[in-house]
Amino acid sequence: MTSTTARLIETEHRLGAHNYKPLDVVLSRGEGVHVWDVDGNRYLDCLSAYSAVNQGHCHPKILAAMVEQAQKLTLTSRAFRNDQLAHFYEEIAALTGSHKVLPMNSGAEAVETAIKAVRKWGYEVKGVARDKAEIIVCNDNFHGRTMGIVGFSTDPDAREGFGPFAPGFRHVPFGDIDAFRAAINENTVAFLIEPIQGEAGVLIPPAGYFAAVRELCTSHGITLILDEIQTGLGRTGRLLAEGHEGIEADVTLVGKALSGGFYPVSAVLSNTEVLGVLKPGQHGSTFGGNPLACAIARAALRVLTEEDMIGNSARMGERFQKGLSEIRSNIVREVRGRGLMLAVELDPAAGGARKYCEALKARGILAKDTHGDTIRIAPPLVITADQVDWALEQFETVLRD
Ligand code: IF1
Repeated sequence: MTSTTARLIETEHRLGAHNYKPLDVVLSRGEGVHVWDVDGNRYLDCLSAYSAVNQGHCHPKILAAMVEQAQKLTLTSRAFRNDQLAHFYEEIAALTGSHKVLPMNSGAEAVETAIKAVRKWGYEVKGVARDKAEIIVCNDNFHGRTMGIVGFSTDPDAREGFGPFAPGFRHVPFGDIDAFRAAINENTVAFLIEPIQGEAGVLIPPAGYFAAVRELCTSHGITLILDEIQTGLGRTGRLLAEGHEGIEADVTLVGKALSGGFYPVSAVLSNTEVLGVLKPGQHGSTFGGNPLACAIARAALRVLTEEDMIGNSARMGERFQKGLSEIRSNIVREVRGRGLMLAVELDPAAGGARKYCEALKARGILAKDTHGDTIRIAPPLVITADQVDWALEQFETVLRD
């Protein structure tokens, strides 16, 4: 470790809150699937900022759109209108088949917005008794870090010491359709769920689970909210992960790669009914729907589709997953994933995934462990076959017997 890296790390440690324990790599440049540290070492990014950089680092066309808009108009507040918002609405609604859009900034804000809207819908449209609305969520969920959201987290690290929490949430095991059916009552207004549980370790539900969920939500008048903030926008080899399940959500949440990593941009996408309950003065955000965010998001969506990043995600994901599954290793318990949302779960006896991430870093791969024994793998969707093959060689060396 050079003095530059050490000095920057020391300063971060001294002045920064310690709410993260990052790998000791100090990055200074990104391009496509690669990032470079301050000492000039190059790495293949296998995290993509938790799927916010699906389009690759510093995508030139998104950068150009950002610079062009930033030189004209960045923020007006929603007290006035701007010439980017309507185009953003049209383009994201056409791409996703949505009827109403509410733009926000962080993913958590989109989740909180959906919770507010669906509760109001429950009272005004479904007729649930005042303050009795219930939202069903899954054990091991991850939907963000705000108070409302950590209030229904089941992860002690995410919620210990932050109480008291808001009521109105009921928990069911992910993938258990009988438990979901049993949790429904006359106060149930929504089911909030990730199509694939990312932070929990890339957990994929049983075949047919979401088809059954869709049917129960429709028959009981329950809003199905799919949190596609991590799984969406090509990550799993489809535009939205719901495409693998052959269903459509009533409300879809997107964020992260909605800006290609250039800017916090998120959105609540819905049918007309749910977002239709929000009237002027009932919700808002200083930066939500600002012209710079809209111009960036429009370019991020455009390159995602024009450069066939979604198809590449499916093809390279299959190549990557096949290669990982073929590694002969006595510490690999399971390889999971869809498209380029992959995970390698290690046997606990291996001593935890973090040290393998450190070993991968030494071989030029940046990957992140989750829940102790799992290495998550999510490179930008622009990765090539040669880069996948090179990455597999490094994983093979680090994980083989
Ligand atoms: C961290 C992981 C964690 C998300 C889903 C909403 C949000 C996220 C499915 C909130 C954000 C980020 C947050 C970041 C690390 C990363 C993450 F799941 F991706 F791995 F934490 F669990 N829904 N996920 O994944 O979006 O408000 O962050 O824009 O908090 O450390 P946000």
